[in-house]
Amino acid sequence: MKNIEIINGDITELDVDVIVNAANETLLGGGGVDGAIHEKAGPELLKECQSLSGCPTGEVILTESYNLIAGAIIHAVGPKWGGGQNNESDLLESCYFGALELALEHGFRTIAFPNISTGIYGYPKIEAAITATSAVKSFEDLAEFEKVIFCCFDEENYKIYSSIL
Ligand code: AR6
Repeated sequence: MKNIEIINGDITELDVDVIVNAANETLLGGGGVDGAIHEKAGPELLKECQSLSGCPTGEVILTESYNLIAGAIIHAVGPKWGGGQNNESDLLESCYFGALELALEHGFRTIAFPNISTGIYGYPKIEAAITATSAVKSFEDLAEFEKVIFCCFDEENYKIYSSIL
């Protein structure tokens, strides 16, 4: 699909309408991509997140992007990998669908996703990539996006995404 792109790089550097964060239910920051986003966005982001009441797993929430180049942030709470019997793939899929829907609601046309759940949350990379790519490809209004980027941060994920797409 013409508007889907895979890159290997730091999502906090991307000039897109909205980036997706792999957050946790508290929305109060953490390590991995969440830590990098908070670090670059600055302390105002944490203040905004503190004013929200968290976000359940599988759901998404929009905030401003403060010092980031990207225009906004969609915080998605991916599932922790628990062996695959805890609805992990539905919850992961719901992060991708939810983020795409929310982005279109706000008129965003370029969006970048990290490989949600595949770091600290331990989701196997191949399974996560299959779920992520099939969710995006099957999204009804995909054509409304100018660009949907899978932003990988390691060579292994980059190779997995390249071979799937
Ligand atoms: N740009 C793009 N991708 C990145 C970056 C970056 N700057 N940094 C890391 N990644 P993780 P999770 C990749 O652990 O598994 C946090 O503490 C990373 O290589 O960030 O969903 C939250 O607060 C991996 O492929 O998120 C939660 O508590 C992917 O981003 C918890 O971690 C996701 O890894 C969420 O865990």
